[in-house]
Amino acid sequence: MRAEAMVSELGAISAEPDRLVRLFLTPEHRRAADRVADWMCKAGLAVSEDALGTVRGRLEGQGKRRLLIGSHIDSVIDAGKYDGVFGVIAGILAAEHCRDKRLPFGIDVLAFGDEEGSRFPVTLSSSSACAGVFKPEMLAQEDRNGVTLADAIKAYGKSPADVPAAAYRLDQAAAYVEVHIEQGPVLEARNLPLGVVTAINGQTYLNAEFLGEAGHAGTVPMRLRRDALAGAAEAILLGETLARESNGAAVATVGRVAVAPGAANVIPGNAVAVFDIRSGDEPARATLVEALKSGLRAIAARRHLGLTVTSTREVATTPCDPHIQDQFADAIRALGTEPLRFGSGAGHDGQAMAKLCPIGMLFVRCRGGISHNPMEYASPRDLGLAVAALIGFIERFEPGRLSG
Ligand code: HGY
Ligand code: MN
Ligand code: MN
Repeated sequence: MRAEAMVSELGAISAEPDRLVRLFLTPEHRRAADRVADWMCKAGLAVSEDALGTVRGRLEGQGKRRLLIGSHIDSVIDAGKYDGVFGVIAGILAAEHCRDKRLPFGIDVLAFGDEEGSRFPVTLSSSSACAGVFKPEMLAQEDRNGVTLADAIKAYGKSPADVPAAAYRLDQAAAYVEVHIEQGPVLEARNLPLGVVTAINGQTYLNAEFLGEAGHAGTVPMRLRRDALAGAAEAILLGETLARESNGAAVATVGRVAVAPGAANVIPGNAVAVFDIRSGDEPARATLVEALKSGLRAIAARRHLGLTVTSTREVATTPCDPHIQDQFADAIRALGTEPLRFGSGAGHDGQAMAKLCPIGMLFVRCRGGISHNPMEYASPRDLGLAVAALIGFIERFEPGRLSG
């Protein structure tokens, strides 16, 4: 029940009164980070914070290697309250339970502030910094108000010059594990509370910008128009068709479109569609991306539109360490339930942390598979089982037997 109360407490920290919006390096991020730091302190963890605002709760063990347990406390727009947050809370509760066990390794609980990429075009920047793969050019990325990541870091009271110091040394990090709601329907369909993640699906983001000619909506004959939004609309349907035709191998979404000038009585001169393409099958994703790019060019040519296609994110399918999978499966079995193994369609901080050390993930059933939606829900019973499974994993964890 504690986990549910903690999830609800963070869920009330939002930039808006009527929906959950908690973006990276904002006052809401600060308030949530302070709450998490307080929980970590009360759990007996030594608390620190790095230059990208990641809150770290440290439990010392015997030996210098550390098990990293984390997730994120930023949100999408109009979010559910479990996504990310529960993984941090599970880590704190599990570390607190293991506080007096004198483990053969230390534990760091990590609360990342930028998994969703809801504020800046980049994503996974805070876990990338911990993994030592943060790219300095990320600092110049701007949010919708023209604020650069570098300026946002300074406004948050940190220094961009300190970002490299956030990186773990390779010999420090034994593994990274994350507990997360499934955000899909698989566990509920099988009536199972917990699952083991085999891999995190690969992801491509394409920005497709169509350049047409703005004009009077009432006077320009249809045959003379170069309507950028109509071209983007055709492109969005093409992406959907290509994904449907992949027979479940890939998914494609356009969740954001920018239109200019944006008046109802003006033919759009400019339209940008952001394509989110994912698959656990690398060749299938590459095939879809190429077919989409070719289709975009054909649409632009036929409609006499300019076209710029920019790939803003390319993340390969990230496997979870087989031994960590086995240890999570054993911990779940010990709770009397079957450990179903399957891939994650959603992205996670493990995609960045895998560049540092072996990773693993534990999924928790969520109602209707709904997520990125205020209707997101996981039962207190399933949350409790997930914390128990994480504790069971910690008790089984043997750093020396990992593939990394
Ligand atoms: O987009 C994702 O899969 C993650 O929720 N950021
Ligand atoms: Mn999410
Ligand atoms: Mn998440």
